[in-house]
Amino acid sequence: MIDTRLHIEALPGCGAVVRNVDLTQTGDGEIDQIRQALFDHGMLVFRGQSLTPEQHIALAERIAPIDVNRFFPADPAYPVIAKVEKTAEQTTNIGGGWHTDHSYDREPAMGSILVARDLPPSGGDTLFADLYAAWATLPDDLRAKVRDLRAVHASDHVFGETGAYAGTDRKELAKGGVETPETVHPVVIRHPGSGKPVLYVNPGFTMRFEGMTREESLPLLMKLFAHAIDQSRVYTLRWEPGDVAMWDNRATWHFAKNDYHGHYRLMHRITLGGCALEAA
Ligand SMILES: O=C(O)CCC(=O)C(=O)O
Ligand SMILES: [Fe+2]
Repeated sequence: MIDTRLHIEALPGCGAVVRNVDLTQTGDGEIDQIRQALFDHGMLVFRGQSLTPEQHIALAERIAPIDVNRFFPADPAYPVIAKVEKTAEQTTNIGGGWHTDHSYDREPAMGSILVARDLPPSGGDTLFADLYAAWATLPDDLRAKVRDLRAVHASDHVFGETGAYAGTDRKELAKGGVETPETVHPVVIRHPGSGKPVLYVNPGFTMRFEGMTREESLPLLMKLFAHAIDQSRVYTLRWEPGDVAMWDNRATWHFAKNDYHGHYRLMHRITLGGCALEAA
């Protein structure tokens, strides 16, 4: 296989589109370029790839070891593939709020690879926010306040027996008995792949700053969250059949829009394993 230079073009707000690559025919040099581009840009879109589930798994394994999500239903035929699905009858979607995957884990997932399987006629976009840029543009007074803090992340309020999904028509996502202790990460991490500082708190799973109550933490957290979703640092991915998106959970947030009620949507997700995170 001949390794070619990938054509990588930054997208407005967040991420990059990668052209000149067939994800089923990549040499090791191309995989290395993809991994580096993922670390640098936070999110990569590959249009029109039409990967089979086997090819999706093979690609993921070459980028990083797979980390199976413990809350989402797996595809029965492919236990490492999570089904991110919403039927025409359901009203609640998966990932319908700003978050980054697995920040509640001690070694948070490095990233995810999402493949569009069945799309609604319109809507169902995914938004991505650039958290490198959020940190780089944060006003000095806010930077000084949060630079040395650590934050507590949790999942029970989302996936627990009495969590957010439990009160919806997606009760199957509320997992009683799954052990989910709280986890602490620095608020500003040094990205393990790029070395750049990143703001590492998110609305979905960050509960409070270490040593502070939630009530004490919320005013400052809300300021950080509002800054991070400024439109200038957000890209809206409009999916087309065959598309593949890969994102870095340490460098981005994402938000799955829930604007296609009455239609079916199915995405296949493979989660990539990560590592413990250190302060910048
Ligand atoms: O369905 C989507 O576009 C993304 C859902 C999500 O949050 C995820 O797969 O992690
Ligand atoms: Fe997600």
